[in-house]
Amino acid sequence: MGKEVLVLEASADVGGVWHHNGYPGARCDVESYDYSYSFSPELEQEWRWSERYATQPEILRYIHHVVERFDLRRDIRFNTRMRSARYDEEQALWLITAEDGAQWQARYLLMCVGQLSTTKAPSFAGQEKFTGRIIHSGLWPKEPVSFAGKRVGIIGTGSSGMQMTPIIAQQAEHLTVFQRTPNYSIASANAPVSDEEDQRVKASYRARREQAWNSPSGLGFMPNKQSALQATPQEREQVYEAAWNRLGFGFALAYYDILLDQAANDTAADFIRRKIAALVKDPVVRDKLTPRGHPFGARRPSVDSGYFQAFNRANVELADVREAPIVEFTATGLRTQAKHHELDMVIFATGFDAFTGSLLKPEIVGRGGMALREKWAQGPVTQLGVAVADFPNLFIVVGPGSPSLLSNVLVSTEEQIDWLAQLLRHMDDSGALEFEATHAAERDWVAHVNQRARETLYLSTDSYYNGAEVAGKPRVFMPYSGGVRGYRRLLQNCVARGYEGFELRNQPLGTRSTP
Ligand code: N01
Repeated sequence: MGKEVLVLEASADVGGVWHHNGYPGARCDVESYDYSYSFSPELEQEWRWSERYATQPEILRYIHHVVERFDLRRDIRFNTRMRSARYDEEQALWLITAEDGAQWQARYLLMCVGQLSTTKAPSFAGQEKFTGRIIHSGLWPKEPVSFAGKRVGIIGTGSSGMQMTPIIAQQAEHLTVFQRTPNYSIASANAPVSDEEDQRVKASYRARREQAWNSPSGLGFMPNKQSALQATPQEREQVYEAAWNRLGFGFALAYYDILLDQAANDTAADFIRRKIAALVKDPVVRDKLTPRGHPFGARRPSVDSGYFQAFNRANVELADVREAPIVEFTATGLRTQAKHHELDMVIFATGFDAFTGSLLKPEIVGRGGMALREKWAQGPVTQLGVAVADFPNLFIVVGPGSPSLLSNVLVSTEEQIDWLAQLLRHMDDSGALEFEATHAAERDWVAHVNQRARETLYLSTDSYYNGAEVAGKPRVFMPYSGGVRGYRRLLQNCVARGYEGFELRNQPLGTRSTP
């Protein structure tokens, strides 16, 4: 588009979460061909994925390839964290200041800071006394970490904890998994990508993309039009078995009402519980690993490679910290209400301050001295998940109020960036200098996001979708649950109606004389 662009990157290299989450077993649970950029047919054709679900090193290699291929590195300033951004109302420019004091002025500010990039770790009593090593899954060291001969503890059983457990179990002398909430997980149907499959996908890649763009979550799976409650138990068993054996996340769409209706969900949750039961030998451990009391999918489920089976190993122990919470760290391990665990290393797989953590870290100040932290004190407020009233020319990518973490984020990112590019072109053509969401549109959008969430089971349990992962965080539903296809339609409608819900101004509001 001929724009001058500068990317500020807090880390020393590209990759975002794939740069930081180098823990053993990290891999994507969206299929590789779908978890990739669609903007360049040449890129699509030349990249060869080796597995159906790519590992973290392979995804990082892909990201590096994209950066080199499109010569993006020259526009990126590494080791540069934005400290603040202040909007100059008269000039319609953002004044951006980095932690090192460097400053820039920019017409547009795009926040691409990620939804799961601010790690969150509890601080336990006595943690400073521990003489072993503590590592957070989301800040994994760049040098290899050896588990050989070590007694390792993992705190947390979300996707990160579940992915690393079977790998560390194989390498460590002893592994203790500290579980607070058992998680649903679908067995990964991972497999190497054959040359035939690669050729087949590449011969009709556009059709595959169309399918992803038109599916609810950008994964290419269309929901079964039937209700789980209309099928006979035998039919359901067959449908669930087929979904379990191949679909990963797509399991949630085996019937259209699994995420909408508690009774329908019960049938899916019950199937998964029976699968877990068949995988775990010890009846006590099996019982503790079994998720109950929240619907399948209302918290983010995992797609695992041998998580439950790892507990059949003699060197793996499950510590139920809901039943017997962690009391303190000691010099040689940690103590729960049940017993002391001797440990050489503790991994915090305790997650992130999701959706808003990284957006609210820098001080972003818009029109009239309004700070984003102040504006979002009761929860994030946006128009269409892309922009915020009082913050002209600020664009949020895959943030709250958009499909975001309820979708394939590659699809959602491209969907929003294409829309933004169209907006900027329109502004260039019409001489507009400012775009800004209106307060009325924001109110309507937040109401719509909440309405869509109420039609689902997402509100029926605590999760990072609704701010429950951080004490004191506003308890509001963060992502848009209306799906990527529906969301794209809303973005398009907004354009067709002359950027409805936004004001586009040729003269910045701040330069107009007040009556
Ligand atoms: O984090 P989480 P994650 N004491 O928040 C527990 C993406 N991802 O890093 O549920 C004891 O899911 C906490 O327990 P509870 C994906 O979107 C993707 O695993 O709060 N336990 C929970 O078990 C995923 O959803 C891939 O009771 C404590 C765990 O820590 C997101 O990242 C791979 C505790 C945190 O689970 C986050 O996943 C990996 C405490 N004080 C991750 N505090 C892909 O495949 C927290 N916990 C693409």
